[in-house]
Amino acid sequence: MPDVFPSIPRIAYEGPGSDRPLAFKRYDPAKAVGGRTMAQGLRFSLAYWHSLCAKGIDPFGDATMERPWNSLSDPMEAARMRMRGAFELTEKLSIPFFCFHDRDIAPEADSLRETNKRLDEIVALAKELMKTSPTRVLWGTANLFNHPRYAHGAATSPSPEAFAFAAAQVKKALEITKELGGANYVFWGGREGYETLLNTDMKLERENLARFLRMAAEYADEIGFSGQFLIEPKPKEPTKHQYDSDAAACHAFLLEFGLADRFKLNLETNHATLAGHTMQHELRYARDHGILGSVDANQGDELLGWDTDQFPTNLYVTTLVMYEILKNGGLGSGGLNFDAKPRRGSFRVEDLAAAHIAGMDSFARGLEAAQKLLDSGALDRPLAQRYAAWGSGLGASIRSGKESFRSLEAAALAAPPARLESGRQEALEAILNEYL
Ligand code: XUL
Ligand code: CO
Repeated sequence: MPDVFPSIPRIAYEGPGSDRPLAFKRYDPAKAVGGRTMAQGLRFSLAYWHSLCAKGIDPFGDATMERPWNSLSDPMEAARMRMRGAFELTEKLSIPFFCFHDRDIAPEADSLRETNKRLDEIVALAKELMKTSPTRVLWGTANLFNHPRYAHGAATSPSPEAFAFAAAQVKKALEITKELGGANYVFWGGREGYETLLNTDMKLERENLARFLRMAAEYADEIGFSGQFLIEPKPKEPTKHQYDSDAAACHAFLLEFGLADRFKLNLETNHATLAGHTMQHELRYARDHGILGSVDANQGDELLGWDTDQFPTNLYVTTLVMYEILKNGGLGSGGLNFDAKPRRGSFRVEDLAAAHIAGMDSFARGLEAAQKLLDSGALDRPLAQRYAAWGSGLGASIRSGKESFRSLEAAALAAPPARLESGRQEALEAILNEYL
């Protein structure tokens, strides 16, 4: 069978000295870092929607992406070529996984029945390709935001029929994710939010979202899908406010509705930016609460303020992301999914490969730097020291619950507060820089 991407060679590791654009300079899948290979530690995934479906459209401009299926008029023929392309690209780039929405892999037809038949055909093709390919599915999901029926939301729509259609779609998406051996299943609530509270019953909408997620969990149990469920926070865009706005809001939602034991989070760097947080903040919150599941590894542009979904090249960020992930003991069944697309002007197929290489090399550097940082204890030591007073004396007594406002008043009267230590922020930032 002819290659879908003949201009992309198999990408080899050539080392930091290489100046060839289509080669890895830092990502060496077999290299050991902290007792794991880079491949094991990073678990990269291709995002089907960006890499195989994005056309380069923006609100002011038409499609720019030069893709081999552009000339095909039959959407199913294009879908088959894309799936072959997904396996080819992941293999050539040594990317072990891909992630997909149902509608990425097979276009919607006139009826749900026909749409599901199309999905079955493409899933069969993917299974066939898996027989000879190492590529696997990191996660599946359902697109509950593109179609006009979801204009007011899916699980949070005022229309029970829209809710039902979304349920049918997730039911099928769970079935095919299971069929393809997907390790996780993601819920990103793209339109599960509102434009104005003047027309929104927020209480009912949030309750319905919880009902929907509970039914999804029940159905997964019924069919024996044991992949990890993940919620992907994002504060806005396309809605003005999304209910899953950030890690803490998701956690509170899961606790409120008794879903916390079933879901973890899929955190995305650009979504953290939109929420007004650093990605480190989102990761730290999730890690502290045992709900760090997976990562959409991209970056935004702080001057633009919308979800630009760029390939991650900021080494400061990749280092801190990997530091939190290492501290978490890895991501378990999760991985680093490039929810990222080449810029509209990077329209050639070679740009698509170069973008993945840039992201993979940047994360390889992030992993190495983070492992060194961890091994050295350069950040751990000052952190432990800063809170050392909570390990003995008054601090330990407060933590153990022995103290009250009365006893603390007595303590305050008896002894003036100890002299505060410096927070040493600039010194710590300089230490971090030494590891980049
Ligand atoms: C949108 C986004 C989605 C999810 C999957 O901002 O990140 O592509 O990752 O639905
Ligand atoms: Co995402």
